[in-house]
Amino acid sequence: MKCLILVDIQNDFLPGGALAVPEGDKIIPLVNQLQAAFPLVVATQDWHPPNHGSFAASHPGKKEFDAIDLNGLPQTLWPVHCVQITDGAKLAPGLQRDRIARVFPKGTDIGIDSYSGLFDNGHRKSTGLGEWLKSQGVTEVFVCGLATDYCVKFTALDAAHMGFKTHFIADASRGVNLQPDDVTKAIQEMKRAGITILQSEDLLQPGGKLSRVITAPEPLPARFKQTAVFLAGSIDDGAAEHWQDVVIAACEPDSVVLLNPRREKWLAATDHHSRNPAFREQVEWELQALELADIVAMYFAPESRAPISLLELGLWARSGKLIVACPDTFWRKGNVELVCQRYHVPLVSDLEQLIRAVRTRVAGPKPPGQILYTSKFLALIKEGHWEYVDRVNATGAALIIALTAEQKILLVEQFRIPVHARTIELPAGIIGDEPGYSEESQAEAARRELLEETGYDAARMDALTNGPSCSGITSERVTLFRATELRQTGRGGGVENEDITVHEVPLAEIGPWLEAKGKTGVLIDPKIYTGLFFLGQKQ
Ligand code: VGL
Ligand code: ZN
Repeated sequence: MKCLILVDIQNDFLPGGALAVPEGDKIIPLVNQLQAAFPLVVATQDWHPPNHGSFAASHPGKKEFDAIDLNGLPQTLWPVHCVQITDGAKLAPGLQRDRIARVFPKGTDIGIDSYSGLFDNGHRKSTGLGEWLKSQGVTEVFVCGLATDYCVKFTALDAAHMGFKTHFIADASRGVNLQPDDVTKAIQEMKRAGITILQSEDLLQPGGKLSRVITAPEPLPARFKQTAVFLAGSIDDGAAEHWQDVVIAACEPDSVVLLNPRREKWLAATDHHSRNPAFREQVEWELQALELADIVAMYFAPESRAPISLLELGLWARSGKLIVACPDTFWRKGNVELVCQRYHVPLVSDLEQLIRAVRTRVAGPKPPGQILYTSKFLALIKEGHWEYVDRVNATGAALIIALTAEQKILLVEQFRIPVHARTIELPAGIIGDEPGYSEESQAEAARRELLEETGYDAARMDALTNGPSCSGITSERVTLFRATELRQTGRGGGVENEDITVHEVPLAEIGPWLEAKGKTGVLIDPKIYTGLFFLGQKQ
């Protein structure tokens, strides 16, 4: 579930207040509008005792905005503000109160400040907000209020750190800007922590609802900021049950885009031919919406035959974005089941379970791109207008420049299928997807690869540099290692059907050797020269 967190929208932070945030009052109408779009709203309230340690007045000889040490933590000294029970501490009068489920006070301990609404500045005590949100089933939070560069930022950072999918709503927040770029820096810091920066228009749909339905043949945008769900499945020339409406109603609090192919008036069966412009528009809308969707929710209504849904199942089975519900009484349940098994498509047996599975998937992160195709080793992804490949089950690659005691470089030669030629390269390998992988395990993987390919065991493996292998085509990143203190323990040649020839080339002759090899028609991998560059550097 999603929750809106309103941070410190209190009189003292509004113009005229003790610690006024410029334009702090401007956010209130927007915040009220946003509240209507969330199933759950909470607020935090700066709630200080009269002689709080964050007040300059509590430290004789100190001025407002001085920086001091307060019980071991750095503290900016503020004017006296938000003192318990005073008017200054009250929530702003214009702030709509009836939808705020709970208000969490903070900064109540004299000796420590609490910018975040979740923990004090030393992370010593929790306010209970994070735990309470979890107890309510909240997985995603939207943070806004006052002030962006203090309490809003720290609330968002703590929420992200506690595992909530976290968003900051920029235009529903304002900052203090003690330094002119404090707000900009706060936003950068939130971004680095994986928090998304939103504007309220990204959340408010016409009618003030969180989710938005696009029904065929309404025009489709190029992409969506929110997760988009295509409602595939039985329509049956308009005769099937209206299951799409049930899904739409259930997903209303989820801030999703629902792509609904089921228009009000269905075309008569006799009009279903490709030269009919209305029919073509409908089918092309469906094909385009399927491409755009992050999730394809497919429901086979028991009384329907659903030939088009079966066609779509075939089209999208390998995409990684299908979730299927198929009751046992569907006439081709067996086919659906076997296709889903083979291509790892989640399959449930009724609409209720489908809705649950879709909402769970929606609560997870929106994948940055759209999977066009997945297979055993690779996935083809489309992101914006760009297409690239991801490796499946791999976190990266290791590349090894290995130098023996006799100052020889180890190179491997093998026939490479994509380029249809023998190729000379640095020894290399893919690093697997083991949990808890680190630089040590990367070095270990590099050592294993070197041994398999060349027969040399390296006592020393130093990481030299790390970067994309080919940034236009793949997300893969490669770490280049230098292997030294080598000992030959086998013949190398790779595993199973790898047919690898190992070359040991004296470092002093490497340039002419590569040039000569290249003239014979063998392809030379330019990354060899990258490795050589590092051998030329002081160690
Ligand atoms: C705040 C300074 C001191 C805030 C609270 O709400 O951002 N800033 N106390
Ligand atoms: Zn305060």
